[in-house]
Amino acid sequence: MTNQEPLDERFTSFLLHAQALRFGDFTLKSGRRSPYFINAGAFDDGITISTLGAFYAEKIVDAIRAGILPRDIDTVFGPAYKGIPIAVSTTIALTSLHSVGVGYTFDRKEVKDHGDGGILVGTPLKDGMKVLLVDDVMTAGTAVREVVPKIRACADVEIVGLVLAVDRMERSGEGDVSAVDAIAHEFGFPVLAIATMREILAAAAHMTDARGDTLIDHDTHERAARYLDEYGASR
Ligand code: OMP
Repeated sequence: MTNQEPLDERFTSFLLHAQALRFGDFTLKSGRRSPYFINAGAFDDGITISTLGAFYAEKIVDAIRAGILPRDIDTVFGPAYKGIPIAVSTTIALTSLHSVGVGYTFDRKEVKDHGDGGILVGTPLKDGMKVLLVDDVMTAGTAVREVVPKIRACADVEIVGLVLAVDRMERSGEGDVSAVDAIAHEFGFPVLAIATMREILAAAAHMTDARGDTLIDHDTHERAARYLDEYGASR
């Protein structure tokens, strides 16, 4: 697949080939059962994690060009644990592929009271800094609701946005509002995803392997589409 293909299609192909997108029967953090799961832990070697960072960086640079994100981001913040390699690989890709120099920062899950102490590692957060959040997947937005107050308790920073690998597009509460839209509204920053679940299912439906066999069989695709119709927001 070439760089001429849309970002969400290239990303879907990458997710499937890295086996980071699985179909089956999974229990989510919320307790809901889902016929698919995105596992960012599958990006566990040099090639896959650097490719992942390059996808985030491409999404960020596109958003900078579109005026959705500012160019003068000070640091990329990834919540522990899965956000850590994302923040680091994104920072490397922004710097080496796009000449956008930024720091990276992440939190500790356990408070450290010796050595350098503190709850943050990496570029220290200072008042007035522009911080870009990155995370793997959003379902209900619980992870983000936990980390934003933690960041704001450290310094009076401006959180300029959140970039996800995948927006599962699940509705939050009543009505047709997705968790992503609810978070963007609640916190007042843009929430972007390299691909939404609807884009991924549409792209995956016609992807084939080297022998020309479809990567996802018809029944699996139908089950996934039914789940998204039941729990997903329409946008
Ligand atoms: P929320 O915090 O509810 O948005 O759920 C997102 C988190 O759940 C992710 O950061 C993961 O820890 C986990 N998760 C996945 O990794 N992949 C999925 O496809 C779904 C979930 C989930 O449990 O909802």
